[in-house]
Amino acid sequence: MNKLDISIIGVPMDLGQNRRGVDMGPSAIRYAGVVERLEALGHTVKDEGDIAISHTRKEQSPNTHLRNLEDVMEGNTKLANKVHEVLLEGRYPLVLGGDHSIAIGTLAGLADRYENLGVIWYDAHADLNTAETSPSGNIHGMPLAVSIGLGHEDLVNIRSFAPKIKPENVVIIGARSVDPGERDLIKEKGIKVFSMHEIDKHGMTEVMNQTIAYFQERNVDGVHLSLDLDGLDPLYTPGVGTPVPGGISYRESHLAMEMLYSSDLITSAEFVEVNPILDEKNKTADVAVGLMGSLFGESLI
Ligand code: EXY
Ligand code: MN
Ligand code: MN
Ligand code: MN
Repeated sequence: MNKLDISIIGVPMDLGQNRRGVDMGPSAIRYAGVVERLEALGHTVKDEGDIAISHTRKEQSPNTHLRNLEDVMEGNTKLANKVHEVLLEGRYPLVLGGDHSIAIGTLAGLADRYENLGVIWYDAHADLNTAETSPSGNIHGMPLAVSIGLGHEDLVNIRSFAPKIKPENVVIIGARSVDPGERDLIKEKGIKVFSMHEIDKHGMTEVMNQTIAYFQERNVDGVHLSLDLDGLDPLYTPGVGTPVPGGISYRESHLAMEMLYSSDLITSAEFVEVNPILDEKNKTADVAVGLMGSLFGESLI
């Protein structure tokens, strides 16, 4: 990988779910030393600051089962425009959340630059709910559905086109909490999933080799990594709003990032769901920055 011009974009969004504190994720990740870590690898890093996000909770939006729809839509529209601008400058977007609803904006900003974008969804969840299937009404459980064109039209049509990505270009890694409607969608759309079962059975090396080969076969023109810190086991990343036991280990996650670095496939990334209020001494933000180190070229020797 060449040395990159990385733009860090903070998104202090907490309206896609119910727990307070995830809006402080970008600060916690900066405090854990993200800029210094990436600069030490020889990359040039520009911190673009934070996207302005509303902090007014409206709960259920009128006539929908979606919480804070208008503000989530507005924040994601700003994020999409920023990601688009960063790409026009030839820079590499590294987005820091915030809850996972921000992937709606990140992917909207990437989608008119990449016609055949691949997406890795590293997560305990599939994030494939719609208003009809969601058990919670929380938009952070919906961004992947929205990005393949399913969901509320205001979210689906950010930047005035849809869908943003093809379901057959998505690989989910680490899934272990999937709702019935999401299962149906995975089957119907042919979305590739490496659940914890596959990781346990075949090992992370095989899962990543297959993921990399899958994108190469599909001739993608870029691959976005959307990494939800709850993909890891809560032993390693306790500071998340929706922890699910039985997750990916710390070393497996570093191995995955190192293999992605060697593959030279990843063209943008986001790290989401870091909630410092739920964390233990900024452990989760520290793990996030460590994983970024591996993704951007750190090696052990
Ligand atoms: N599937 C559940 C829901 O839709 O409410 C939980 C979603 C959690 C989403 C997290 C962050 O990845
Ligand atoms: Mn807030
Ligand atoms: Mn998620
Ligand atoms: Mn998750």
